[in-house]
Amino acid sequence: MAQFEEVSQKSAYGTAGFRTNSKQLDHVMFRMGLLATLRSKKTKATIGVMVTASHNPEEDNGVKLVDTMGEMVTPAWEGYATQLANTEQEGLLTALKDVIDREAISMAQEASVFVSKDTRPSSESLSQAVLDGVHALESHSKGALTLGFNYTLIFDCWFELQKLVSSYKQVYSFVPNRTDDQKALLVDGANGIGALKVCEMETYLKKELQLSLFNDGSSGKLNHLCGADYVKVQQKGPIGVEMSAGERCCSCDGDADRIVYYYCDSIATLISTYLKELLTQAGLDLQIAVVQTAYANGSSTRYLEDTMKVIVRCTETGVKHLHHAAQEFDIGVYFEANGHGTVSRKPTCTYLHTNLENAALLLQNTVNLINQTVGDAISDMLLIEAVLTIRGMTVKQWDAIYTDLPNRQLKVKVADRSVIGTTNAERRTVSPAGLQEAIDSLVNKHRQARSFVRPSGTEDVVRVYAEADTQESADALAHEVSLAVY
Ligand code: NG1
Ligand code: ZN
Repeated sequence: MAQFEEVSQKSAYGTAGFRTNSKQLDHVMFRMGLLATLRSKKTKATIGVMVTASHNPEEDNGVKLVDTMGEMVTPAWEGYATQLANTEQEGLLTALKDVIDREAISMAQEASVFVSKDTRPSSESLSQAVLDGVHALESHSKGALTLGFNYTLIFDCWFELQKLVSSYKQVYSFVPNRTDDQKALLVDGANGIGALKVCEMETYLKKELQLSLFNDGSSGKLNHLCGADYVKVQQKGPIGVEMSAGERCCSCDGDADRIVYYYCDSIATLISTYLKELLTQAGLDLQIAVVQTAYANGSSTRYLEDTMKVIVRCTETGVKHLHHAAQEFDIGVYFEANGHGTVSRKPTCTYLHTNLENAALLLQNTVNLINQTVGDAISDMLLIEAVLTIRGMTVKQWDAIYTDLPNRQLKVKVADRSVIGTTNAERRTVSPAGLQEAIDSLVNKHRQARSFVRPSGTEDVVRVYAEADTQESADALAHEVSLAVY
Protein backbone atom coordinates (compact mmCIF):
# COMPACT_ATOMS: atom_id res chain seq x y z
CA MET A 1 0.00 0.00 0.00
CA ALA A 2 2.76 2.39 0.99
CA GLN A 3 4.42 1.53 -2.25
CA PHE A 4 1.26 2.32 -4.19
CA GLU A 5 0.88 5.70 -2.51
CA GLU A 6 4.39 6.51 -3.50
CA VAL A 7 3.69 5.60 -7.09
CA SER A 8 0.34 7.38 -7.21
CA GLN A 9 2.02 10.72 -6.65
CA LYS A 10 3.56 10.29 -10.09
CA SER A 11 0.30 10.75 -11.97
CA ALA A 12 -2.82 11.70 -10.15
CA TYR A 13 -6.16 12.50 -11.74
CA GLY A 14 -5.99 16.23 -11.05
CA THR A 15 -8.11 19.33 -11.55
CA ALA A 16 -8.79 18.39 -15.16
CA GLY A 17 -7.58 14.79 -15.49
CA PHE A 18 -3.99 13.77 -16.14
CA ARG A 19 -1.69 16.40 -17.51
CA THR A 20 2.05 16.42 -18.11
CA ASN A 21 4.65 16.42 -20.87
CA SER A 22 3.16 14.56 -23.83
CA LYS A 23 6.06 12.10 -23.96
CA GLN A 24 4.99 10.55 -20.67
CA LEU A 25 1.39 9.90 -21.54
CA ASP A 26 1.20 6.99 -23.96
CA HIS A 27 0.36 4.33 -21.35
CA VAL A 28 -1.99 6.67 -19.48
CA MET A 29 -3.99 7.23 -22.69
CA PHE A 30 -4.23 3.50 -23.37
CA ARG A 31 -5.50 2.88 -19.86
CA MET A 32 -8.03 5.70 -20.06
CA GLY A 33 -9.36 3.97 -23.18
CA LEU A 34 -9.81 0.84 -21.06
CA LEU A 35 -11.46 2.73 -18.23
CA ALA A 36 -13.80 4.71 -20.50
CA THR A 37 -15.00 1.41 -21.96
CA LEU A 38 -15.75 0.10 -18.48
CA ARG A 39 -17.50 3.32 -17.51
CA SER A 40 -19.63 3.07 -20.65
CA LYS A 41 -20.61 -0.51 -19.87
CA LYS A 42 -21.45 0.48 -16.32
CA THR A 43 -23.61 3.48 -17.29
CA LYS A 44 -24.95 1.92 -20.51
CA ALA A 45 -24.29 5.30 -22.14
CA THR A 46 -21.67 7.06 -24.23
CA ILE A 47 -18.52 8.21 -22.44
CA GLY A 48 -16.17 10.86 -23.79
CA VAL A 49 -12.41 10.92 -23.64
CA MET A 50 -10.80 14.29 -24.26
CA VAL A 51 -7.17 14.47 -25.24
CA THR A 52 -6.03 18.00 -24.44
CA ALA A 53 -3.85 20.04 -22.08
CA SER A 54 -5.96 23.15 -22.54
CA HIS A 55 -3.86 26.29 -21.81
CA ASN A 56 -0.64 24.40 -20.97
CA PRO A 57 2.34 24.70 -23.36
CA GLU A 58 2.09 22.92 -26.69
CA GLU A 59 4.58 20.25 -25.50
CA ASP A 60 2.20 19.11 -22.74
CA ASN A 61 -0.87 17.02 -23.20
CA GLY A 62 -3.52 15.47 -21.02
CA VAL A 63 -6.64 13.38 -20.85
CA LYS A 64 -9.94 13.63 -19.07
CA LEU A 65 -12.99 11.43 -19.04
CA VAL A 66 -16.35 13.00 -19.75
CA ASP A 67 -19.34 11.38 -18.10
CA THR A 68 -22.78 10.72 -19.55
CA MET A 69 -24.16 14.25 -19.12
CA GLY A 70 -21.00 16.07 -20.20
CA GLU A 71 -19.72 16.41 -16.64
CA MET A 72 -16.49 15.09 -15.12
CA VAL A 73 -16.59 11.56 -13.66
CA THR A 74 -17.23 10.96 -9.95
CA PRO A 75 -14.40 10.90 -7.38
CA ALA A 76 -14.62 7.09 -7.20
CA TRP A 77 -13.91 6.81 -10.93
CA GLU A 78 -11.17 9.42 -10.69
CA GLY A 79 -9.67 7.08 -8.09
CA TYR A 80 -9.85 4.14 -10.50
CA ALA A 81 -8.22 6.31 -13.16
CA THR A 82 -5.33 7.16 -10.85
CA GLN A 83 -4.99 3.52 -9.88
CA LEU A 84 -4.93 2.26 -13.48
CA ALA A 85 -2.54 4.98 -14.63
CA ASN A 86 0.00 4.06 -11.98
CA THR A 87 -0.21 0.28 -12.05
CA GLU A 88 2.80 -1.60 -13.39
CA GLN A 89 2.10 -3.49 -16.62
CA GLU A 90 2.00 -6.89 -14.82
CA GLY A 91 -0.68 -5.67 -12.44
CA LEU A 92 -2.91 -4.10 -15.07
CA LEU A 93 -5.23 -7.06 -15.53
CA THR A 94 -5.76 -7.40 -11.78
CA ALA A 95 -6.44 -3.67 -11.48
CA LEU A 96 -9.02 -3.87 -14.27
CA LYS A 97 -10.69 -6.90 -12.70
CA ASP A 98 -10.84 -5.01 -9.45
CA VAL A 99 -12.84 -2.17 -11.07
CA ILE A 100 -15.11 -4.66 -12.84
CA ASP A 101 -15.84 -6.47 -9.55
CA ARG A 102 -16.28 -3.38 -7.43
CA GLU A 103 -18.68 -1.80 -9.92
CA ALA A 104 -20.34 -5.13 -10.84
CA ILE A 105 -19.84 -4.43 -14.54
CA SER A 106 -21.32 -6.77 -17.09
CA MET A 107 -18.68 -7.26 -19.78
CA ALA A 108 -21.36 -8.39 -22.22
CA GLN A 109 -22.86 -4.89 -22.16
CA GLU A 110 -22.31 -2.80 -25.30
CA ALA A 111 -19.83 0.08 -24.96
CA SER A 112 -19.82 3.47 -26.66
CA VAL A 113 -16.84 5.78 -26.39
CA PHE A 114 -16.19 9.08 -28.14
CA VAL A 115 -12.65 10.34 -28.35
CA SER A 116 -11.83 14.00 -28.99
CA LYS A 117 -8.51 15.76 -29.39
CA ASP A 118 -7.22 19.29 -29.65
CA THR A 119 -4.84 20.59 -32.33
CA ARG A 120 -1.58 19.72 -30.52
CA PRO A 121 0.81 17.67 -32.70
CA SER A 122 1.01 14.95 -30.00
CA SER A 123 -2.78 14.62 -29.84
CA GLU A 124 -2.82 12.50 -32.99
CA SER A 125 -0.86 9.54 -31.61
CA LEU A 126 -2.13 9.95 -28.04
CA SER A 127 -5.76 9.77 -29.12
CA GLN A 128 -4.83 6.67 -31.13
CA ALA A 129 -3.51 5.16 -27.89
CA VAL A 130 -6.92 5.79 -26.29
CA LEU A 131 -8.61 4.03 -29.19
CA ASP A 132 -6.16 1.14 -28.84
CA GLY A 133 -7.21 0.84 -25.20
CA VAL A 134 -10.88 0.69 -26.15
CA HIS A 135 -10.24 -1.92 -28.85
CA ALA A 136 -8.02 -4.00 -26.57
CA LEU A 137 -10.78 -4.39 -24.04
CA GLU A 138 -13.53 -4.95 -26.57
CA SER A 139 -11.68 -7.66 -28.45
CA HIS A 140 -11.48 -9.60 -25.18
CA SER A 141 -15.11 -9.29 -24.21
CA LYS A 142 -18.35 -10.26 -25.83
CA GLY A 143 -19.78 -6.75 -25.91
CA ALA A 144 -20.52 -4.87 -29.09
CA LEU A 145 -18.81 -1.54 -29.63
CA THR A 146 -19.73 1.83 -31.05
CA LEU A 147 -16.79 4.10 -31.33
CA GLY A 148 -16.96 7.70 -32.40
CA PHE A 149 -14.09 9.92 -33.24
CA ASN A 150 -14.46 13.63 -33.03
CA TYR A 151 -11.75 15.63 -34.68
CA THR A 152 -12.35 18.75 -32.68
CA LEU A 153 -13.46 19.60 -29.20
CA ILE A 154 -16.63 21.50 -28.39
CA PHE A 155 -19.49 21.95 -30.80
CA ASP A 156 -17.93 20.07 -33.60
CA CYS A 157 -21.24 19.54 -35.20
CA TRP A 158 -22.55 21.96 -37.76
CA PHE A 159 -26.01 21.84 -36.26
CA GLU A 160 -24.79 23.12 -32.89
CA LEU A 161 -22.99 26.00 -34.59
CA GLN A 162 -26.12 26.91 -36.50
CA LYS A 163 -28.17 26.88 -33.29
CA LEU A 164 -25.78 29.37 -31.68
CA VAL A 165 -25.71 31.55 -34.78
CA SER A 166 -29.48 31.64 -35.09
CA SER A 167 -30.01 32.38 -31.36
CA TYR A 168 -27.53 35.22 -31.65
CA LYS A 169 -29.36 36.62 -34.67
CA GLN A 170 -32.64 36.45 -32.72
CA VAL A 171 -31.17 38.33 -29.75
CA TYR A 172 -29.62 40.82 -32.13
CA SER A 173 -33.00 41.53 -33.72
CA PHE A 174 -34.05 43.20 -30.45
CA VAL A 175 -31.30 45.81 -30.94
CA PRO A 176 -30.73 46.14 -34.68
CA ASN A 177 -28.95 49.51 -34.66
CA ARG A 178 -25.60 48.55 -33.33
CA THR A 179 -22.81 50.72 -34.71
CA ASP A 180 -19.79 49.22 -36.46
CA ASP A 181 -17.69 50.04 -33.40
CA GLN A 182 -20.05 48.13 -31.21
CA LYS A 183 -20.02 45.17 -33.57
CA ALA A 184 -16.25 44.88 -33.78
CA LEU A 185 -14.61 42.21 -31.67
CA LEU A 186 -10.96 41.13 -31.77
CA VAL A 187 -10.58 37.42 -31.08
CA ASP A 188 -7.34 35.73 -30.06
CA GLY A 189 -7.72 32.08 -31.12
CA ALA A 190 -4.59 30.98 -29.17
CA ASN A 191 -3.57 29.04 -32.31
CA GLY A 192 -6.00 26.34 -31.19
CA ILE A 193 -9.36 24.86 -31.94
CA GLY A 194 -11.26 28.07 -31.12
CA ALA A 195 -9.60 29.73 -34.11
CA LEU A 196 -11.04 27.12 -36.46
CA LYS A 197 -14.53 27.59 -35.04
CA VAL A 198 -14.42 31.39 -35.14
CA CYS A 199 -13.31 31.20 -38.75
CA GLU A 200 -16.32 29.06 -39.57
CA MET A 201 -18.76 31.27 -37.70
CA GLU A 202 -17.46 34.57 -39.02
CA THR A 203 -19.15 34.05 -42.38
CA TYR A 204 -22.61 33.48 -40.86
CA LEU A 205 -22.53 36.52 -38.58
CA LYS A 206 -21.09 39.21 -40.84
CA LYS A 207 -24.04 41.55 -40.33
CA GLU A 208 -24.31 41.15 -36.58
CA LEU A 209 -20.72 40.82 -35.41
CA GLN A 210 -17.45 41.83 -37.04
CA LEU A 211 -14.96 39.31 -35.81
CA SER A 212 -11.24 39.86 -36.43
CA LEU A 213 -9.32 36.71 -35.73
CA PHE A 214 -5.69 36.68 -34.55
CA ASN A 215 -3.44 33.73 -33.72
CA ASP A 216 -5.45 31.57 -36.06
CA GLY A 217 -3.05 28.62 -35.97
CA SER A 218 -1.57 29.24 -39.39
CA SER A 219 1.89 30.04 -38.05
CA GLY A 220 2.16 30.48 -34.27
CA LYS A 221 2.50 27.88 -31.56
CA LEU A 222 -0.46 26.83 -29.39
CA ASN A 223 -0.88 29.08 -26.30
CA HIS A 224 2.56 30.60 -26.89
CA LEU A 225 2.49 34.33 -25.99
CA CYS A 226 -1.25 34.23 -26.55
CA GLY A 227 -4.43 32.65 -25.22
CA ALA A 228 -6.58 33.18 -22.14
CA ASP A 229 -4.05 32.05 -19.55
CA TYR A 230 -1.24 34.18 -20.91
CA VAL A 231 -3.43 37.28 -20.94
CA LYS A 232 -4.84 36.66 -17.46
CA VAL A 233 -1.66 35.66 -15.65
CA GLN A 234 0.77 37.96 -17.45
CA GLN A 235 -1.82 40.74 -17.65
CA LYS A 236 -0.62 41.49 -21.18
CA GLY A 237 -2.30 41.51 -24.58
CA PRO A 238 -1.60 38.53 -26.85
CA ILE A 239 1.07 38.67 -29.53
CA GLY A 240 -0.08 39.99 -32.88
CA VAL A 241 -3.18 41.76 -31.60
CA GLU A 242 -3.13 45.52 -31.88
CA MET A 243 -5.78 46.91 -29.60
CA SER A 244 -6.83 50.51 -29.71
CA ALA A 245 -8.56 52.29 -26.84
CA GLY A 246 -12.05 51.10 -26.07
CA GLU A 247 -11.84 48.03 -28.31
CA ARG A 248 -13.23 44.76 -27.13
CA CYS A 249 -10.87 41.85 -27.28
CA CYS A 250 -11.17 38.29 -26.07
CA SER A 251 -8.91 35.24 -25.89
CA CYS A 252 -9.77 31.54 -25.96
CA ASP A 253 -7.44 28.92 -24.55
CA GLY A 254 -5.96 26.02 -26.52
CA ASP A 255 -9.07 23.85 -26.35
CA ALA A 256 -11.56 26.76 -26.39
CA ASP A 257 -13.41 25.97 -23.20
CA ARG A 258 -12.34 29.20 -21.58
CA ILE A 259 -12.55 32.85 -22.53
CA VAL A 260 -11.17 36.11 -21.17
CA TYR A 261 -12.40 39.56 -22.16
CA TYR A 262 -10.06 42.46 -21.57
CA TYR A 263 -9.61 44.41 -19.64
CA CYS A 264 -12.21 42.93 -17.46
CA ASP A 265 -12.74 39.47 -16.11
CA SER A 266 -16.09 39.96 -14.41
CA ILE A 267 -17.91 37.69 -16.82
CA ALA A 268 -20.02 36.10 -14.09
CA THR A 269 -20.99 39.53 -12.76
CA LEU A 270 -22.07 40.79 -16.15
CA ILE A 271 -24.12 37.71 -16.96
CA SER A 272 -25.73 37.20 -13.56
CA THR A 273 -26.71 40.87 -13.29
CA TYR A 274 -28.31 40.72 -16.71
CA LEU A 275 -30.14 37.44 -16.05
CA LYS A 276 -31.41 38.72 -12.71
CA GLU A 277 -32.86 41.81 -14.37
CA LEU A 278 -34.55 39.69 -17.06
CA LEU A 279 -36.04 37.36 -14.46
CA THR A 280 -37.49 40.31 -12.58
CA GLN A 281 -38.90 41.85 -15.77
CA ALA A 282 -40.41 38.53 -16.83
CA GLY A 283 -41.90 38.10 -13.34
CA LEU A 284 -40.20 34.73 -12.88
CA ASP A 285 -39.37 33.73 -9.34
CA LEU A 286 -36.25 31.65 -9.95
CA GLN A 287 -33.24 31.32 -7.68
CA ILE A 288 -30.05 32.54 -9.29
CA ALA A 289 -26.58 31.99 -7.84
CA VAL A 290 -23.00 32.68 -8.81
CA VAL A 291 -20.36 30.06 -8.07
CA GLN A 292 -16.77 31.20 -7.72
CA THR A 293 -13.44 29.84 -6.53
CA ALA A 294 -10.95 31.40 -4.12
CA TYR A 295 -9.34 33.07 -7.17
CA ALA A 296 -12.37 35.30 -7.76
CA ASN A 297 -11.47 38.85 -6.97
CA GLY A 298 -12.73 39.87 -3.52
CA SER A 299 -14.39 42.96 -5.04
CA SER A 300 -16.56 40.87 -7.34
CA THR A 301 -17.75 38.74 -4.43
CA ARG A 302 -18.63 41.83 -2.40
CA TYR A 303 -20.41 43.46 -5.35
CA LEU A 304 -22.51 40.36 -6.08
CA GLU A 305 -23.46 39.79 -2.44
CA ASP A 306 -23.91 43.34 -1.21
CA THR A 307 -25.11 45.25 -4.26
CA MET A 308 -26.71 42.65 -6.52
CA LYS A 309 -28.02 40.52 -3.64
CA VAL A 310 -27.15 37.37 -5.57
CA ILE A 311 -26.29 34.14 -3.75
CA VAL A 312 -22.55 33.45 -4.00
CA ARG A 313 -20.93 30.07 -3.35
CA CYS A 314 -17.23 29.24 -3.26
CA THR A 315 -15.89 25.83 -4.32
CA GLU A 316 -12.57 24.17 -4.96
CA THR A 317 -10.69 24.98 -8.18
CA GLY A 318 -11.79 23.27 -11.39
CA VAL A 319 -15.08 23.44 -13.29
CA LYS A 320 -16.06 19.98 -12.10
CA HIS A 321 -16.55 21.46 -8.62
CA LEU A 322 -18.22 24.66 -9.79
CA HIS A 323 -20.57 22.81 -12.11
CA HIS A 324 -21.98 20.59 -9.38
CA ALA A 325 -22.51 23.53 -7.01
CA ALA A 326 -24.22 25.54 -9.78
CA GLN A 327 -26.63 22.71 -10.53
CA GLU A 328 -28.20 23.15 -7.10
CA PHE A 329 -29.84 26.40 -8.20
CA ASP A 330 -32.54 27.17 -10.80
CA ILE A 331 -29.92 29.17 -12.65
CA GLY A 332 -26.26 28.82 -11.70
CA VAL A 333 -23.70 31.15 -13.23
CA TYR A 334 -20.17 29.89 -12.77
CA PHE A 335 -16.93 31.26 -14.09
CA GLU A 336 -13.44 30.79 -12.75
CA ALA A 337 -11.43 34.01 -12.67
CA ASN A 338 -9.48 32.60 -15.63
CA GLY A 339 -12.56 32.36 -17.88
CA HIS A 340 -13.66 28.72 -17.58
CA GLY A 341 -17.34 28.38 -17.05
CA THR A 342 -20.90 28.65 -18.23
CA VAL A 343 -24.48 28.93 -16.98
CA SER A 344 -26.46 25.92 -15.86
CA ARG A 345 -30.20 25.72 -15.61
CA LYS A 346 -32.33 23.16 -13.81
CA PRO A 347 -34.34 21.03 -16.26
CA THR A 348 -37.44 21.99 -14.25
CA CYS A 349 -37.14 25.57 -15.54
CA THR A 350 -39.10 24.56 -18.63
CA TYR A 351 -41.56 27.41 -18.36
CA LEU A 352 -38.83 29.55 -19.84
CA HIS A 353 -39.96 27.97 -23.08
CA THR A 354 -43.66 28.66 -22.78
CA ASN A 355 -43.94 32.28 -21.67
CA LEU A 356 -43.31 34.29 -24.79
CA GLU A 357 -43.67 37.84 -23.49
CA ASN A 358 -40.82 40.15 -24.43
CA ALA A 359 -38.52 39.70 -21.46
CA ALA A 360 -39.18 35.98 -21.37
CA LEU A 361 -38.57 35.64 -25.10
CA LEU A 362 -35.28 37.41 -24.68
CA LEU A 363 -34.48 35.20 -21.75
CA GLN A 364 -35.29 32.12 -23.82
CA ASN A 365 -33.02 33.20 -26.66
CA THR A 366 -30.28 34.12 -24.23
CA VAL A 367 -30.56 30.73 -22.57
CA ASN A 368 -30.29 29.08 -26.00
CA LEU A 369 -26.95 30.80 -26.48
CA ILE A 370 -25.61 28.94 -23.48
CA ASN A 371 -23.84 25.67 -23.88
CA GLN A 372 -24.71 23.96 -20.62
CA THR A 373 -22.06 21.30 -20.84
CA VAL A 374 -18.80 22.24 -19.22
CA GLY A 375 -17.28 25.29 -20.89
CA ASP A 376 -17.45 26.50 -24.48
CA ALA A 377 -15.55 29.69 -25.20
CA ILE A 378 -17.41 30.40 -28.43
CA SER A 379 -20.87 30.15 -26.88
CA ASP A 380 -19.67 32.27 -23.93
CA MET A 381 -18.38 34.87 -26.37
CA LEU A 382 -21.75 35.11 -28.13
CA LEU A 383 -23.54 35.28 -24.76
CA ILE A 384 -21.37 38.19 -23.63
CA GLU A 385 -21.81 39.96 -26.97
CA ALA A 386 -25.58 39.49 -26.59
CA VAL A 387 -25.62 40.94 -23.08
CA LEU A 388 -23.48 43.93 -24.09
CA THR A 389 -25.73 44.50 -27.14
CA ILE A 390 -28.99 44.35 -25.22
CA ARG A 391 -27.72 46.59 -22.44
CA GLY A 392 -26.01 48.94 -24.91
CA MET A 393 -22.82 48.69 -22.90
CA THR A 394 -19.22 49.34 -23.89
CA VAL A 395 -16.37 47.35 -22.36
CA LYS A 396 -15.45 50.45 -20.37
CA GLN A 397 -18.91 50.55 -18.81
CA TRP A 398 -18.66 46.84 -18.12
CA ASP A 399 -15.28 47.36 -16.50
CA ALA A 400 -16.76 50.09 -14.32
CA ILE A 401 -19.38 47.82 -12.70
CA TYR A 402 -16.91 47.26 -9.90
CA THR A 403 -13.16 47.64 -9.50
CA ASP A 404 -10.99 44.58 -9.09
CA LEU A 405 -8.58 44.60 -6.18
CA PRO A 406 -4.99 44.47 -7.45
CA ASN A 407 -3.80 40.88 -7.36
CA ARG A 408 -0.87 38.64 -8.14
CA GLN A 409 -0.54 34.95 -8.88
CA LEU A 410 2.79 33.12 -8.55
CA LYS A 411 3.97 29.57 -8.98
CA VAL A 412 6.43 27.99 -6.56
CA LYS A 413 8.38 24.80 -7.32
CA VAL A 414 8.70 22.56 -4.26
CA ALA A 415 10.01 19.03 -3.76
CA ASP A 416 6.57 17.55 -3.08
CA ARG A 417 3.53 19.73 -3.53
CA SER A 418 1.23 17.09 -2.06
CA VAL A 419 2.38 17.97 1.47
CA ILE A 420 0.13 21.04 1.24
CA GLY A 421 -3.36 20.12 2.37
CA THR A 422 -6.22 22.60 2.13
CA THR A 423 -9.73 23.13 3.45
CA ASN A 424 -12.64 25.58 3.13
CA ALA A 425 -12.73 25.56 -0.69
CA GLU A 426 -8.93 25.72 -0.70
CA ARG A 427 -8.84 29.05 1.09
CA ARG A 428 -6.92 27.73 4.10
CA THR A 429 -4.15 25.17 4.56
CA VAL A 430 -4.27 22.36 7.11
CA SER A 431 -0.74 21.11 6.44
CA PRO A 432 2.20 21.47 6.80
CA ALA A 433 1.93 22.66 10.39
CA GLY A 434 2.43 26.39 10.86
CA LEU A 435 1.96 27.41 7.23
CA GLN A 436 -1.52 28.89 7.67
CA GLU A 437 -0.41 30.86 10.72
CA ALA A 438 2.52 32.24 8.73
CA ILE A 439 0.21 33.28 5.87
CA ASP A 440 -2.24 34.88 8.33
CA SER A 441 0.44 37.03 9.87
CA LEU A 442 1.73 38.15 6.46
CA VAL A 443 -1.81 39.02 5.31
CA ASN A 444 -2.32 41.11 8.44
CA LYS A 445 0.50 43.41 7.41
CA HIS A 446 -1.41 44.55 4.29
CA ARG A 447 -4.67 46.39 3.74
CA GLN A 448 -7.78 44.73 2.25
CA ALA A 449 -5.57 41.70 1.82
CA ARG A 450 -6.29 38.06 1.15
CA SER A 451 -3.89 35.28 0.22
CA PHE A 452 -3.97 31.51 -0.12
CA VAL A 453 -1.84 28.69 -1.47
CA ARG A 454 -2.77 25.32 -2.98
CA PRO A 455 -1.05 22.58 -4.94
CA SER A 456 -1.88 22.84 -8.62
CA GLY A 457 -3.87 19.97 -10.05
CA THR A 458 -2.45 20.43 -13.54
CA GLU A 459 1.21 21.38 -13.06
CA ASP A 460 3.96 20.34 -10.65
CA VAL A 461 3.84 23.64 -8.73
CA VAL A 462 2.22 25.27 -5.72
CA ARG A 463 0.06 28.26 -6.67
CA VAL A 464 0.17 31.40 -4.57
CA TYR A 465 -2.55 34.04 -4.82
CA ALA A 466 -2.61 37.44 -3.14
CA GLU A 467 -4.77 40.52 -3.39
CA ALA A 468 -4.52 43.84 -1.58
CA ASP A 469 -5.38 47.52 -1.89
CA THR A 470 -2.44 48.37 -4.19
CA GLN A 471 -0.51 46.40 -6.82
CA GLU A 472 2.74 46.91 -4.88
CA SER A 473 1.14 45.48 -1.78
CA ALA A 474 -0.37 42.50 -3.66
CA ASP A 475 3.00 41.78 -5.30
CA ALA A 476 4.85 42.03 -1.99
CA LEU A 477 2.35 39.78 -0.21
CA ALA A 478 2.51 37.13 -2.97
CA HIS A 479 6.28 37.20 -2.76
CA GLU A 480 6.32 36.93 1.05
CA VAL A 481 3.84 34.04 1.00
CA SER A 482 5.93 32.27 -1.66
CA LEU A 483 8.90 32.39 0.68
CA ALA A 484 6.76 30.92 3.47
CA VAL A 485 5.82 28.00 1.18
CA TYR A 486 9.30 27.35 -0.02
P1 NG1 B 1 -4.75 24.15 -11.21
O1 NG1 B 1 -3.48 23.84 -11.94
O2 NG1 B 1 -5.30 23.04 -10.36
O3 NG1 B 1 -4.65 25.46 -10.50
C1 NG1 B 1 -5.76 25.20 -13.47
C2 NG1 B 1 -6.61 26.44 -13.25
C3 NG1 B 1 -8.05 26.01 -13.01
C4 NG1 B 1 -8.56 25.19 -14.18
C5 NG1 B 1 -7.60 24.03 -14.41
C6 NG1 B 1 -8.00 23.16 -15.58
C7 NG1 B 1 -5.98 28.54 -12.12
C8 NG1 B 1 -5.54 29.17 -10.86
N1 NG1 B 1 -6.16 27.19 -12.07
O4 NG1 B 1 -5.89 24.37 -12.32
O5 NG1 B 1 -8.85 27.15 -12.82
O6 NG1 B 1 -8.66 26.02 -15.30
O7 NG1 B 1 -6.25 24.50 -14.59
O8 NG1 B 1 -7.70 23.65 -16.82
O9 NG1 B 1 -6.17 29.23 -13.13
ZN1 ZN C 1 -9.26 24.82 -21.57
